[in-house]
Amino acid sequence: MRSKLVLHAVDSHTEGMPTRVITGGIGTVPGATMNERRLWFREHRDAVKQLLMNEPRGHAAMSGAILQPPTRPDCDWGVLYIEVSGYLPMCGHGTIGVATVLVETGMVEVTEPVTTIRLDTPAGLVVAEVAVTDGAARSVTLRNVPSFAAGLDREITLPDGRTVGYDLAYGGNFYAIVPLDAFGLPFDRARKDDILAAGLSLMAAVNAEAEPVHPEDPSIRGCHHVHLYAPGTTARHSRHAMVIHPGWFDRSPCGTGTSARMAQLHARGELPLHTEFVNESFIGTRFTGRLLGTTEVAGVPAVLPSFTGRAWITGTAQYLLDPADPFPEGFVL
Ligand code: PYC
Repeated sequence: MRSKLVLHAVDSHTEGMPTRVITGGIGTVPGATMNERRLWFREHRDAVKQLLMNEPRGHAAMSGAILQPPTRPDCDWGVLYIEVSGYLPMCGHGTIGVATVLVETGMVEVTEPVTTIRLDTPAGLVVAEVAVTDGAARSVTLRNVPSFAAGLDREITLPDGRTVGYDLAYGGNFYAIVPLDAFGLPFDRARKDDILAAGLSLMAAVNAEAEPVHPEDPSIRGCHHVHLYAPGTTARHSRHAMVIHPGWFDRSPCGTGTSARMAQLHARGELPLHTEFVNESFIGTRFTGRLLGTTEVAGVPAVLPSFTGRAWITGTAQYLLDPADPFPEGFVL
């Protein structure tokens, strides 16, 4: 057995969505902040991300997180988010996976009934409160980064001539939020190809016409997620299909998407603070969210979202790269 690389991983899933947590083999990435590290890694070590996410070690909907020492003194761990499509500033399901792995592998000091872990992410501070019994992480509640509505009641015309109304909101990533009804589509996995095509066409149009940019950090930009909510959805219980660039669905209820959706509903006057909001994924799994307060991001009214979900460890692995492997960066079919 020969290898140019040995990457240590604890694999997990959060409400159905994988998080491959890289616990060793990368070293400390240069950068004064986690966002600088995200940009450095994207420029200099993208091959490692490709190898970990793409086939044959991953798949087209693979997602992961690289553990790092924190860049700020008030945090326990730093996290870089990786997935097939790139490097997210923040990932909710991934952070629930990270917190579960940190507790269940003993990489943080565990206290019962709640272990608090402060995480340094490219989008800012995220606090995880892990409910622990008998050493097991039962659920994780995240206090996410400030989230805000970036545009309500926008309209866009798609290449097929259809004009669609949508809202845009930020919850750690930017989300275009639109009812499935706008495309005349049912909330039915049998129609997943049509739902995916609808979401991708809206995403491309939004980025071409009105690419969103974070008001405090222009390196956080672009709409790579489209939240298509189901008929019958309310401001207390929402069901949705989350279309993600370049062409897959979130299997989890999407933590940053849940935060963006709560910010949008709050801006519309439909979701008060401290009110339970259940967000259901395309496969029927759930996060339960609530808004803890209000704030501002560069003068834009914002909310402080939290949400709760569960993750399970599925395996541990050392991923290798044989020097003779013809696919050192893997591939996506
Ligand atoms: O849970 O925030 C999330 C997420 C982003 C992309 C996939 N999941």
